[in-house]
Amino acid sequence: MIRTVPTKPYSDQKPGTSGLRKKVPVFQQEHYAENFIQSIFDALDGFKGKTLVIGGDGRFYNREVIQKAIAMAAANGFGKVMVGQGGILSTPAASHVIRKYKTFGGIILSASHNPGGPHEDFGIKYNAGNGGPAPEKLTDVIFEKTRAISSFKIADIDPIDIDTTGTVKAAGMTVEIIDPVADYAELMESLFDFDALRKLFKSDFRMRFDAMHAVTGPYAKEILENRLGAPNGTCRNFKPLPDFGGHHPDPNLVHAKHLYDEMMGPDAPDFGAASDGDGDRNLIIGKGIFVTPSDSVAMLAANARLAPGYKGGLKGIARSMPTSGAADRVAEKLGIALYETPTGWKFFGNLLDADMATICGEESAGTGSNHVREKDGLWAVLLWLNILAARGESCKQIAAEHWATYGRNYYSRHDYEEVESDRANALVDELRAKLGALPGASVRGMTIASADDFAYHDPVDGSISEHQGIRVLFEGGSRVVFRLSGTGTSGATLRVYIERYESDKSRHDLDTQAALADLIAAADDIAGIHSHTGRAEPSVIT
Ligand code: VG1
Ligand code: CO
Repeated sequence: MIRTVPTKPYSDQKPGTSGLRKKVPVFQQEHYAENFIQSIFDALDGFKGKTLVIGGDGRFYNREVIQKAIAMAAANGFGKVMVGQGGILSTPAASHVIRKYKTFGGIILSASHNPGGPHEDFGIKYNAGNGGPAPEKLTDVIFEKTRAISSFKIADIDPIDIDTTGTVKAAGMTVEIIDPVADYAELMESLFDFDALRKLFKSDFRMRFDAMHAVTGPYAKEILENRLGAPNGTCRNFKPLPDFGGHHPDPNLVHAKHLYDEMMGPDAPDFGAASDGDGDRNLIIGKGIFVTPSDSVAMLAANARLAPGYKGGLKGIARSMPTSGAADRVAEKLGIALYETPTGWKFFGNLLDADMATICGEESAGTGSNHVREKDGLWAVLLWLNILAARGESCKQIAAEHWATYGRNYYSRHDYEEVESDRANALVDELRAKLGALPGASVRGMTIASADDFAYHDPVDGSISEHQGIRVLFEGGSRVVFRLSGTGTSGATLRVYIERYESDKSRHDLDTQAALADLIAAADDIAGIHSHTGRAEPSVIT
């Protein structure tokens, strides 16, 4: 029943910021997915007879790869797999299932916020027994294995019916098809004041949740409408589609513009939110106010005690380096530690496991806590709702009061997508070469205080991760950060992160791009963005 199939290595299976992401036709090449899955197993030790969780965001090619993963898990000696019904598990739900059932680890099939479909993106990543994305030292080993692979093991079994919950046997291994929502919904109920939220939805409070035809739909429907009594119609685009309805399931101001427009309109609901392809990101828009993800993590941390799951306070806050310093001010006031990590959730795992941080966040719309080891879109939405219910104030009031207390970090990210790789690399190389000469230089009337290529020293395991983004800090605390994306699937994406701190309360209502205009111009002066990329404008501004 078990076959060992000869194969040849592919040279391009290096996991990026969050797993291996490629176009579907790349994944459809002969043995491409099998090679990567076998390389994951080859990089692991001691899983014989243990349990593996398998699920994905439902995008095109999800079902095919789930069948392959089941047959390969059986052939490689796993004792059991737990698979989300229909092949569905949001990324945070998968993390929770791995932790709750103390499984060996999990395989999550997703390209997150990237579009789906026959010519769009697919992805595979491995999460370890703590529920978190494989750390760099493991993804490095997986990559090595992909370069040397000569065969993979697969069981000859009929396709498993993944649409019916229950347990079957396949090639001696147990296959349990689980309800993808139940465990997760129960976890949320344990963290938040569901009675208060039910009361909120019984009042005239109105909410709009846009699942963007991605994986969060069934979770949001069950939790917001079924359990919390939000009116039918609160959730929109809640049916997961393999191509996300032809849209980018990326909850930002560009791809969720309809939500933004509604929330800024005359008859706006009180609270608007959206989530991404695999359910780990969140977009928060109050009536008449967009809350940047960097501000959101700061505001959630400042108010977390209002939710039952966090009433004992926070141990620490962690944010990725390009995320604004708004959370730092909250940590300082609370007298707790603030950790600055490289981009990517895998760097938070150690801090959460060691109980050094409770809440983590990234500027890219990722927020989460120690309840799982992934960022969690619906969690952020529910914590916001819990805070709104407890304070009895609007998003706008909460934000204004937050800025009055802590000051406001104006913040924006400019992305230049699908730049030719050579040109993007040349920009970064040139910038690195002149780092030493930048301190003391004056640009657009601002003086550069320091400049470096960010390296992270993990305080838990001592590992060092270098070249995690170039930071240019100005006197007074403003900064620009440059880095190349590790999740794109064609060409290179240059991300430019721009931040300015404003303590003056009378200047907390400026337009963000206007408030950052001098820094935006300075970023181009420093890095030669337009001349290197040949682009006059960023493709996406968030
Ligand atoms: C992007 C974001 C990063 C996030 C990663 C995965 O990475 O910047 O903050 O952790 O996506 O998120 P990059 O390397 O493209 O900048 V998800 O929701 O795509 O799993
Ligand atoms: Co995601």
